[in-house]
Amino acid sequence: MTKPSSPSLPMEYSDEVAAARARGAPIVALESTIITHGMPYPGNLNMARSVEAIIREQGAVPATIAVIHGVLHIGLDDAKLEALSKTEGAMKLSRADLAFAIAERRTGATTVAATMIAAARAGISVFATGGIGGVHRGAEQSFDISADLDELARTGVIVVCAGAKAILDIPKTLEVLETRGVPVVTYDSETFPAFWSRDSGIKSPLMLNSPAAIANFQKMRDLLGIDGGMLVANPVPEESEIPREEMEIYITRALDNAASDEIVGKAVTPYLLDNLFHMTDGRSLETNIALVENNARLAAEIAVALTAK
Ligand code: PSU
Ligand code: MN
Repeated sequence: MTKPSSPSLPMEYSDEVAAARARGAPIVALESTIITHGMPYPGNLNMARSVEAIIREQGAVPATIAVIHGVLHIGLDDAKLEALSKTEGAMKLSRADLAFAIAERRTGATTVAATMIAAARAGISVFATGGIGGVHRGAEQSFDISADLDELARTGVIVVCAGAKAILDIPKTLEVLETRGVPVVTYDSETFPAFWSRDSGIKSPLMLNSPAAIANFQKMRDLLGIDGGMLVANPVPEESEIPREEMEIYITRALDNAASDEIVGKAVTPYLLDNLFHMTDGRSLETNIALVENNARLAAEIAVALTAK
């Protein structure tokens, strides 16, 4: 009797990423939920392209991660990036359902958690995004805490973000990260950033002000055998920020709308983002693009510093 052959993981590298792996070049992973669920077309495609270009300018290679018809892609060529940016109804994949989408040959975008899993599997140690998921306001009632936080605790990837959106409960998000032993390092700022705004008003646990220092910190964690990820929080450039007090007004309104529309689970974050986009006449999107670009630049610099001897 022949044994059934065991399946292998359907995983595909873009040509550019495969070449970078072969020569040991620095690679920066990018998530795709921000493309399918975080921004409308065509802003999402422009953002995805410019972020990739910025990473290349810094001497690293971008690897946008997504599941397309059941294949886990590490790096998307421009045609695939464009197709994904126009895809309606893509799944939003986290740790719970990344393998489901592959097994069922579905198309889905990866959240921070799923992108970390895929990046680690591909040997990529730095990842740039906009904002991470966290503890939602009212989590004491809803129990809504993003799987991104658990993933940061267990998977060894450096995640560069612009802090957490004030749609979340930022103090509780930082408490969970501390409990789970995730280092939170703010780049060149004393306070933890709040996505559209440079300052959440909350003091940052750790601060470093160069990519080399961040790379060196990670090397010491490795030498100590400390696994799990690191969160690097990079404030949005001053010229692109929206003041905290102004955003707070929109956020309160968006949260009220979510409650009256009875939005729950995975739909919460995309619903709030879409609400804010309309309330700010697209200004929130411009800020969002500027901060992702800023994070891509820093992530590439960290990836380069990590490969330096
Ligand atoms: N926060 C943002 N923009 C985003 C997301 C979060 O400011 O696009 C996306 C990311 O992909 C993140 C996910 O991993 O939402 C978190 O979703 P949830 O809160 O359902 O875990
Ligand atoms: Mn959630």
